Amino acid sequence: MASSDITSVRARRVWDSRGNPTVEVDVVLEGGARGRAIAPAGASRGTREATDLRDGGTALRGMDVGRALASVSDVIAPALIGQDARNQAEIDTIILGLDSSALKATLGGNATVATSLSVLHAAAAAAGKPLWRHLADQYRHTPSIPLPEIQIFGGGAHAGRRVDVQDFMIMVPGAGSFEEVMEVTSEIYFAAGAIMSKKGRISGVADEGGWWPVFDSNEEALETLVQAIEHAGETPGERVVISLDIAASEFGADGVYRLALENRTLDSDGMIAMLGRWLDAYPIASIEDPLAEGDPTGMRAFTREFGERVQIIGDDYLVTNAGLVRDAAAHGACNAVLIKVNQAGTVTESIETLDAARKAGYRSVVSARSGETEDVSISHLSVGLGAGQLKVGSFTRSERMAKWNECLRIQDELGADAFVGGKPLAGTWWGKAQTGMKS
Ligand code: 2PG
Ligand code: MG
Repeated sequence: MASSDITSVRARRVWDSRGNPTVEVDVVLEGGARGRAIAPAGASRGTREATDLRDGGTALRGMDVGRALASVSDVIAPALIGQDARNQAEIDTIILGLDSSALKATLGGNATVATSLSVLHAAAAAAGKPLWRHLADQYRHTPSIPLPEIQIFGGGAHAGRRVDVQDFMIMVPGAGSFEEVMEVTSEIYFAAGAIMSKKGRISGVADEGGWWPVFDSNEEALETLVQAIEHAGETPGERVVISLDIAASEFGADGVYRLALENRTLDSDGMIAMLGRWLDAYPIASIEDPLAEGDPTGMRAFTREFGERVQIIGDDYLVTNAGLVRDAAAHGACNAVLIKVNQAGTVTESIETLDAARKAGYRSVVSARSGETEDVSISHLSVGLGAGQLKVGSFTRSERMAKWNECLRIQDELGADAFVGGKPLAGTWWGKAQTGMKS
């Protein structure tokens, strides 16, 4: 037996940031190296992503993961014992071969993702390398410190649908280092909180740590975000730009979009026109799921009209699926993809999606889920695979901060030059947020 052969795969139930059960998997190798990973969980989920297998019933609100734990111990573990952990692609092929359903409904994507990531961690440990370096070496990428997208206000499914748009975020591409991004974000986050509390319009923090706001319209949130950026001493559209996750699949279906907060309904063209007005009025550099996952005509039309001046990310629309990225590229929908390992269900499929994105000329944003834990794998994935961007949620709550903090540690090793921001704004996609605005 080789020292990197798998000798044990064990699953246990742990708890996520929403207090829901989730799956943790420990992998041990012959030479003693260990890996551990925990499955995250989404609230606004694409219909084509890997199944999050739950027990149902009444106990723990139907959220227990007994069946997913059994998938690991009874089905996946016996098939992986004796396999070489260094062969991630082979390991993931074995896992895929154990589930003939379309969306990993039999084993559960939560079981497969925790196992797949845990094997990856064990292989890195066996190689004596931090995960980010192992990934960079294994997949031949130049490691880089990503540009973060950080949430200031939460909405949609993460804040009781108090506001229709799900994530109001900032990016600080003008910063010279990851630390600088953290500092600027801290100032803006608390400036936003102060503005909201002065108006008596705050009711805590949302699922990802952003302020849970009370707004009368979606645009009021944008106005307030601009004010917060200004109160923090920044000029919106210079060092700091805005990023939105519309998460339109949550309120749009069959070509009808229901903006509950504003009590109105728009068709696909109406959505495109409204978002276009926002792009003209605010320094928005990136927009995710602007149209619903079932509205490819709308997504293509939106990309045709605005794809030159703004990053258009497919999340529910592309569900970390290489085939869907290729199809979107062939039809001119989106120009960037969100990479969520648990949407795909294995490490290898996520990396294939990233590769498909690169080939298509799409940008990639590695992303957390709204239900997270202390697991910091995604910080390493974003660095080691040179993805360029990282979306983790907001600037409070340790399941979020752990991931930002891990990037700071990695930057200590890699050096500040590895940070992808800090470039002049003009001529970059984020610089277009400024030039695209009408004065
Ligand atoms: C998203 C994510 C993270 P969820 O839509 O991008 O913000 O949310 O994990 O609920 O799908
Ligand atoms: Mg999203």
